This record gives sequence, structure tokens and C-alpha cells, in this order.
Amino acid sequence: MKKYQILSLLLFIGVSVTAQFSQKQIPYAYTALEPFIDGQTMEIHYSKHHAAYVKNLNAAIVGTEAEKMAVKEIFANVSEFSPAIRNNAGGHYNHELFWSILTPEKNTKPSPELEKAINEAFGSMDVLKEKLNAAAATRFGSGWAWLYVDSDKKIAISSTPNQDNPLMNIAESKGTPVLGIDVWEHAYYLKYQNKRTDYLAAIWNIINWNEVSKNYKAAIKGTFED
Ligand code: MN3
Repeated sequence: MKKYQILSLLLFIGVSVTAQFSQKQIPYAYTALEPFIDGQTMEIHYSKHHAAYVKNLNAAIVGTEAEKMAVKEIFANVSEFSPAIRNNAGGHYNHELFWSILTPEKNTKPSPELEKAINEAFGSMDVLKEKLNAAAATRFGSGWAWLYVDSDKKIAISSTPNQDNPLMNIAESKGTPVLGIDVWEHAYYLKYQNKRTDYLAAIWNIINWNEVSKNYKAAIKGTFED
């Protein structure tokens, strides 16, 4: 009987743990993106800010419907949930995407399909960068700028406040993000202070176009994974 109880407890703990959200490892060193993003900023951003969103998300979902949901399901129903769930689920997902679309690798390129979509939507890569930077620079306070695929499978640009994103049912511009730029001061302040535009100019040196291309392909097919 005792043995059975212990086994049940272990099983319960196991199930509870798998229902919790957790951070993936960043696939490069904190210092790998220097000089464009400094190591101290990366370390604090990942191990303090992102970690706090995950911890607070796991606490906020306890006893709610969100406990049984994947993060995208939470976003699709986010208007039903507390601000704590909205902010921390966004904070978790947005940062996972952000780490994955940055790289120390030089000269990654968009796939031919993504390049074609960019040229059709914006005319050129330079115009895309200008427009995304403008969306990021004019976001008042804290938030994100997005390249996303809309419901017509067209590529588009938007920005959202706080930790919102285009997957949320409350977003003004809805779709699947393929590239997100964090414009919270915690993303750049140590190196760039108040010069958000300098950070935005620098970030194009470390965008992982291989990963953005994968996200684009999956978004077009409607199979974008977390
Ligand atoms: Mn951040």
C-alpha cells in the first residue's frame, strides 16, 4: 500500500511537472552576439527577465483552464484569462522566439520563398528593415515589433504593447509571428541607453534568416511549432 502511494505521488509529480512551462537553452553563448548585444544584457535578459516570466506563468495558471493548454491555445483565448497569464505567457513565448531568431552566424539569408514574399510585400529587404525599425522605434514604452504571416498568408509588420503578440485574440493585427524584436529597455539599455534606434540598426547583423525562413514556411503551411 505504501509503495503504491509513493508511486502515485511520483506519477502525480511527474504529470504536474510536464504541465509546466520551461525555458529552452539558448543555442549560443551569452557573449556570442557581441558587439551587437553584450553578454551581460543577454545573461540578465535570459536568466532573470525570461526566467521570471516562466516562473510567474507557471504560478498564474494553477487552478485555471490555462493549466491544460498549450501556449498558443492560451493566446487564442487570452481575453478570458487574467493579466498575469496574458503578460507572462506572452513574455515566455516572445522570448523563446527572440532567442531562436538571433545568431552569431554571419550572412544568413532568407529562403527564396521568403525573399519573394518580402519583395512582393515591401519591394526590398531594405524597405522591410526600415518599416520594421519604424514600427519598433515608434512603439511607445515597452513592446515588440513583428514580422508575421496574416490570415491571407501575406507577410506583414505590426507592433504590440507589453508582452502581447499577433497570436493573441486581443491583438489588433492577428497572425503568426516569424520574427519578433524586443524593444523593452531591458533588451538594450546597458549598451545603448536611451538610443533605441542604434540597437535597432545593430540587430540586423545578428538576425538568423535560416530560422526566420523556417518559421515563414511553417506559418504558410499553418504548422508553426512552439
Ligand atoms: Mn525582453
